[in-house]
Order: sequence, then C-alpha cells, then structure tokens
Amino acid sequence: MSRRTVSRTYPIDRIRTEFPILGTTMRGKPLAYLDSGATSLKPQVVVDAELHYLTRISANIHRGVYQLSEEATVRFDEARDSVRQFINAGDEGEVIFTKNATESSNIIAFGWGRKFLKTGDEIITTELEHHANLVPWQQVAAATGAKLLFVPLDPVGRVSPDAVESVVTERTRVMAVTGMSNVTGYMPPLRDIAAIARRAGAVFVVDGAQLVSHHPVDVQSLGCDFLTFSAHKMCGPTGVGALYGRRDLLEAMDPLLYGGDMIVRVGKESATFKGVPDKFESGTPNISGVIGFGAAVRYLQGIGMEAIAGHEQELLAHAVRRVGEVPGVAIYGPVTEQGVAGGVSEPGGILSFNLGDLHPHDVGAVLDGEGVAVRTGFHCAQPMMQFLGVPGTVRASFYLYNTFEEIDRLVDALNKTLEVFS
Ligand code: 7TS
Repeated sequence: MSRRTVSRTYPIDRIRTEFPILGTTMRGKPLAYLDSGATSLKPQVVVDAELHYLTRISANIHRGVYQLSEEATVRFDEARDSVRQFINAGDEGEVIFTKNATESSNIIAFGWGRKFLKTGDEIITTELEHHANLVPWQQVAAATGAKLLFVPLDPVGRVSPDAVESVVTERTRVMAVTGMSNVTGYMPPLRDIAAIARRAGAVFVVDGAQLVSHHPVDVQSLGCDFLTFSAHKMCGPTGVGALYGRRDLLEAMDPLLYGGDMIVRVGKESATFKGVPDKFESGTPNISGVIGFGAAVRYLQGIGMEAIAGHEQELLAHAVRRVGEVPGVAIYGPVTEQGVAGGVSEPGGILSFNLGDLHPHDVGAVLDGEGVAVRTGFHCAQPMMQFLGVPGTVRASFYLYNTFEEIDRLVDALNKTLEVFS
C-alpha cells in the first residue's frame, strides 16, 4: 500500500503533478505545504485559464460589440454558471462575484443588516468565527442598535442545536455561523441550525470560506440564505470570491458599491439599477480571476468533493495520531473526540496544536527550515483564541494534494523543534 494515501482509488499521484509548485523546494527541502487553510495551491488548469484570457482575450466584459469582448463575456458568464452548479444555487442571479469572502460578508452585513435591522434586534453568532464573519456584524450592530448574542460552545468548542435554541428569542433576526472553523476544522451542524433559523424567521448566513473548499455544499438542501466563500482557498486565484444569496433577499438589499455596469439609467440627480447579480458588481470585475475561479471549481468537480473530503479525513486521522505522539503536544478542538459527539460534528482537514510552552511562531520557524509550511498565530479568530485560552496555535491544514509523508515530515520537524529548544 502506498503511503501517499490509504484509498487506492484516490488519484493522488496524478493530482500532485497538476500543481507545479509541488515540484519546488522551500529552504532547500521539498515543499510540504500544510497551509491550505490560508490559501490553496493552484493547479496548472487554473493558471492556463487565466493566461488564456490575459494573452488571447484581454477585453472588458458587457460593453464591447467586438468579438474579443463578446468572448470575454461568454467566459465570464460560464464561470458564474460553474460556480452556481458547484453549490447548486437555483439560478445565476444568486451568485455574486466579489473580491473575497470578507467582501461577501460585508455585502450581507451592510446590504441586508444595515437596511433591515432595528434597535433591539438580535444577531446570533459564535466564538468560532473568523473575524470576517464577526467584525462586519459588530459594526452593523453598533450602527443599528441590534445586539450580538453568542451560542455557548461545549468545552471543546462545539455547537449543539440545544445551545443554539438557548439563545434564540422572538427578536432573533440573523444567525451568522461558520461552516467550518479555520482554527479547529470543526463543522457545526448546519442543517439543524438552518431549521432553527427557519422556525425563528431569521436569516441564516453561513461563512463557507473553509467549508466550500473542502466539502460538497448544496445551498438548497443546506437551507442557508447566504453563503460566502473565496476562490483562493479552493484552487482558484486570489482577489475573487463569491456571495450566494437567496434571490428575494438579494433583490431587497442595497449594494455596497455604486457606479458603472450596475445601472439601467442615470440622470443628473438619480439613477435606476439593474437586477441581480449586476447590481452588486459595479465596475470592471477581476475578469481573469473569475475565469480562473470557474476553471478551479470545474477542476475540483472533476476529482469530486466527496473524494477530496474523504482523502482529507484520512490525512487528518493520521495527523491526529502522529502529531498526538509528539511529547508535550496539546491538540485543540473536538478533533480528538470525533465520533463521540453523537453526530454533532464531522472533522475538516485542520489540526491546531501547541508544542509544550513554545511560542507558535518559534515552532513555525523551525518547521520552515525543514520545508514544512504551516500557519502560526491567532488565525484571524481572536475570540476563539480566548475560548481556547491560548494566544495562538500552530495550524496544519490539509487539502487534496497532501500526503501521509508530508504529515510524517511535520512530525519529524516537530521532534527536531523539541531538540532545538531543549
Ligand atoms: N472565513 C473563514 C472561516 C476563513 O478561514 C477565512 C480566511 C475568511 C473567512 C476570510 O477569507 P478571505 O479570503 O476574505 O481572507 N482564513 C484564513 C486563514 O485561516 N488563514 O489565512 C486566511
């Protein structure tokens, strides 16, 4: 059996050849890239799609009457349809291209929250959130007089439906919850939360920045009203993301940005606006990025999100066991208890830990010298660090191209770290 994967059918060797950067070195060692939670590597097909636009098309969309502009528009629209299919949105108007998940969250918070929330209304969220799905809501709460309420987490950082129910009141208007913690990989029970939001008459916002890249997501069966995600975490380019929103909600919202490409008619004093998605996409978008995003989701679909999620779970199980054997390691989150939670959670491919009382940055620096790339620090999730009672963690995050050998190299590098600091 190959050590690269335990599943004989998962095409790990082929996948690795499709990512040019995996053939390179870091600090003179073969790159072991364990930081896909921050951003993923890019396969050649995505690079090629962008390059084709840049070298063969390179025209603006929606405005030229000439062939190249028409072709750019067709490719742009194809990308929207690919992303729509990827999350099974009902129609293309429900997929808005943004610059990243952060911008998508801000469009919801300011476009919907700022317009519809009133003093005393309640926004339910959790301490698991990345700042992108918390700070915009804090701002909107301050501007509208709405209140933020936090679902109590269990001791290892899980959300149960009962805990969600315990903070729901007749003033609940929004529930904004991560689909997967970028610190622990924990995946809250979204379907249960969607049902609670529906009963409460609240809008259900899912931060999908980690979830969508690693697991199959069907917005219709999930029952979310909004979903935010970034292309760069799912094999696509930086500078492009998406917002899924239910059509009726998007139609009722105000855009964040006004200008060209989103208007029907402009007079000297006022203007009228197009419908969705155009009203949220004023100005020239990141055309090459969107085209690359389309190529990325088609690439992921070609492998299959179930297969990718399965591969990551095998890697995670191996990592939990092997990293857990390193003397003095403390692993955070429910990952070591998966299966005990009574179906409340499933693991995502993320492992956060600390090594004795060493600072995470010191650990990360030694790992870097060994060619192992991990993220260290508070991961844009300071409330989660407060919950865990640590200033930061070392985080290894896995994706479709990672192998058991890379995790073994992480473990060797952690043992070396212990020697360096002994
Ligand atoms: N939500 C979650 C759960 C995230 O993990 C991130 C980025 C974002 C939102 C924001 O995405 P962006 O593309 O708009 O920046 N998370 C990380 C991380 O964990 N390390 O670097 C970025």
